[in-house]
Amino acid sequence: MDILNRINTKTARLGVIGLGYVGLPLAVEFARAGFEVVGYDIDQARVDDLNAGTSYIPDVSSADLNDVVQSGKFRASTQPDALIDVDIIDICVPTPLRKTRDPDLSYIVRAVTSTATVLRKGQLVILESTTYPGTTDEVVQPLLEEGGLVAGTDFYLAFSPERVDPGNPTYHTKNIPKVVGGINQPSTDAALAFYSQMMDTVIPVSSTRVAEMVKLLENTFRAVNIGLVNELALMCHRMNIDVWEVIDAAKTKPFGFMPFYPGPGLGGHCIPIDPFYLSWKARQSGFEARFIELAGNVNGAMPEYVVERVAEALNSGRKAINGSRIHIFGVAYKRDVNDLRESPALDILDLLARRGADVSYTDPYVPDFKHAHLALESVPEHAAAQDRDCALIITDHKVFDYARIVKSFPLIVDTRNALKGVVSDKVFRL
Ligand code: SAJ
Repeated sequence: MDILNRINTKTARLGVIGLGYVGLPLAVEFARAGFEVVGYDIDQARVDDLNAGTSYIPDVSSADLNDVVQSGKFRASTQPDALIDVDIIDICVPTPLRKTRDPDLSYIVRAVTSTATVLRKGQLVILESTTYPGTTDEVVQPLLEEGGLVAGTDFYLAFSPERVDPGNPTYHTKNIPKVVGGINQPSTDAALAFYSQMMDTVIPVSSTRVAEMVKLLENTFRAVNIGLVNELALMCHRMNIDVWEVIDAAKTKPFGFMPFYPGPGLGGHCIPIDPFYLSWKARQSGFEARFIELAGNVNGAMPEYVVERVAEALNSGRKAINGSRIHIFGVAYKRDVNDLRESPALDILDLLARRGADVSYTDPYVPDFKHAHLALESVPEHAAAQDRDCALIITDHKVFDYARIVKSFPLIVDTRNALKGVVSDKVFRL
């Protein structure tokens, strides 16, 4: 198998389709490992930045990027024919949900169609985009075989789930174990050899469907456990038990337990979305993935619940939401990131504004945003308390001065236990 030889001698040329938070780190790390890499993306501005050595992904330093650009090991292009003579094509494009909550494979189909135009014998094609089991063999393989080449013999085809965790200080592209599964053994072997050139640990599995399902289990596990602990928070509030204290004590169990925490809802582009790829596919096989649907309902109802708790807190001071001035701390979907995708803060702001509240926010990672009928700019933290009736902590960025928040606001609703240990009748926790 010539591809194995080219991989092992690092003479194989790599093409990466999609230069986002998954594709760009992958491309740069393989270039740093000595491979010649061509990055393909439809966004001309991104491509121009990359070829100028400017990284727009925090986990990829411009210094590292510039090194591989200057050495000629990496270049980016918006032209599919830039992939003409690569030996390996790695597809890292988004897999969102449609408005109907069905999988949107349009990015994958477009990337695979581009791949088909340059497909030739002996190549290795790998899909990394998170998707439902069956995508690689039912959707990708037929599109690639339209030109007459046969997957598994004329070219190799595998799936390998991305496990990038943006901003994680410990785990990055090289040291996160990588699962790979091919449509047949030679495809698995080729993908295993490829990733082993750069990554510390590569785990082969028996098929693309197993590899696709591994990723969905990982993220569904999170969504369902977050749903469980959110439901526990509602239960504990009714029973006048401090759920945060319960979790902190439960996590002292050294085995068989993993702490998850209640929050204002489920944000990000992975956890709220990936499980619905699985439940959609299960339904096609006549199976109802009840845990996924239930967790989705519980997590999806958290923004309304947070608004209820704000109403309760204001009520304790004989105020209504209508006409109250409420200041949100943190709108990004999770701590210390700048990503607004699916952030529950957007739903909560919208719900409060519809009930007549005068809303404002502070988030140093999100200078401004537009959502529904709202267009807001982040207020500097030192000026946040001015003429406000209530503070609402949605995202517990480390950078906030929580002692100042406690001191300067008459009322605080804390959805993240950011004020852990503060005992005050003006602080209300989930
Ligand atoms: N959340 C809670 N309670 C928790 C944990 C998370 O409410 O106990 C909320 C977060 O605030 C956020 C959402 O859930 O709104 C998702 O949070 P996340 O910690 O799962 O972070 P993500 O969305 O960045 O998930 C990514 C995933 N990485 C990949 O898909 C490669 C996930 O698999 C990782 O486990 C996760 O990062 C991580 O551990 O940081």
